[in-house]
Amino acid sequence: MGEDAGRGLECQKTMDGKVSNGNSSEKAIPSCCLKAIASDPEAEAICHSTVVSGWFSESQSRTDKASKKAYFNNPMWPGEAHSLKVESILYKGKSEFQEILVFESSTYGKVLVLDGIIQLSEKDECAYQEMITHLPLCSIPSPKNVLVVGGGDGGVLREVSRHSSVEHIDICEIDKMVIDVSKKFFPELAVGFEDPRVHLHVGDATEFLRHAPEGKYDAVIVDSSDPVGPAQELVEKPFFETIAKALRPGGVLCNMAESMWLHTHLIEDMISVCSQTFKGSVNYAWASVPTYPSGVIGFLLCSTEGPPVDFKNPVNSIEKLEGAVKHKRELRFYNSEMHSAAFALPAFLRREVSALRDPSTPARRNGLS
Ligand code: SPD
Repeated sequence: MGEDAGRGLECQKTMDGKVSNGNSSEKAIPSCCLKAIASDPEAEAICHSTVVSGWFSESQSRTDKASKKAYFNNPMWPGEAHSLKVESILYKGKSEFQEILVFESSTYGKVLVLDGIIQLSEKDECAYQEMITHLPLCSIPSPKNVLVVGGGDGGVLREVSRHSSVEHIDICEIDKMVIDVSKKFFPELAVGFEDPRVHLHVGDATEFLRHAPEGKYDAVIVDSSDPVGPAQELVEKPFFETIAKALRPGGVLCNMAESMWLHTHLIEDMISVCSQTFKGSVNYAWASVPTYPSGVIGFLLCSTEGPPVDFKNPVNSIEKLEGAVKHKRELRFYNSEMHSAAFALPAFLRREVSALRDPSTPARRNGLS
């Protein structure tokens, strides 16, 4: 797998799309990088198009050689960039679907980046994986069949495995290279694949769900990357319809639902589509994840028609679930109080997302339930 990290000035070929001939074309190197290289020989070990002067910043989703706006111009968060100081690049590669980068950061441990966007850091991954998993699984009695869409790093599987009622876990991840990279660099997450209840399907989740038996799953967890590139389809109506069909009556979906600071339109669209598709409850929850844009991430929780699901008052408290807390790895973020707190929504979000506006309006199942 591993292409070596340290490539010295050769990294400028990637950065500018220009091949250095050792003299005049070096003018093409951005001055910030030249300064960094001159002042810090270790900088040679941290060369990648997203790493400038030793800092990784989330950039445009794919390297855009023609555009000078590659930094600070991700279409998902225009006008801002989030930076982490890089100690060393551990891996960079390109799969059939995306660019994969792993680096050691100064303060957040190892970081996994797909197409220039941070997917997880060792320090704060617990918040995302624990919340996206236990918010749905603690909300229904004795989940048995669970489907994870995406989640190739294995972190969500690690969390699902805390639930002893679960008998069968399918995971459908499109990019095998993400799984391989995670097994090599993130064993604390990839340990999730070692659970004998896990059945791995490498492929397109929309296709997988089209063939899934109706009513098979108690819970579906969509741990996708942002809806640009391979994950685009995962926020569209046909995808949610196939999930609703694959869920049993009263089954639950938990879908990554971006940032309330940045994506109120997307959240509004997702809630609107899901309210049409899922006839039970629809709720928005969120958690703090410092390395994600704006430092928060949202989750959309939906249930199908059937036994009612009260996401805000879960039936399974994790503290009482046998083996869930005394697992080989301690829970670092999730507990029953964090569960309930996750559904408290700020005033601006209630104002900006019409479906969340007035929780007492019976006409819509706002904020929803
Ligand atoms: N903006 C980044 C959202 C990333 C969501 N997926 C993370 C995968 C971690 N298992």
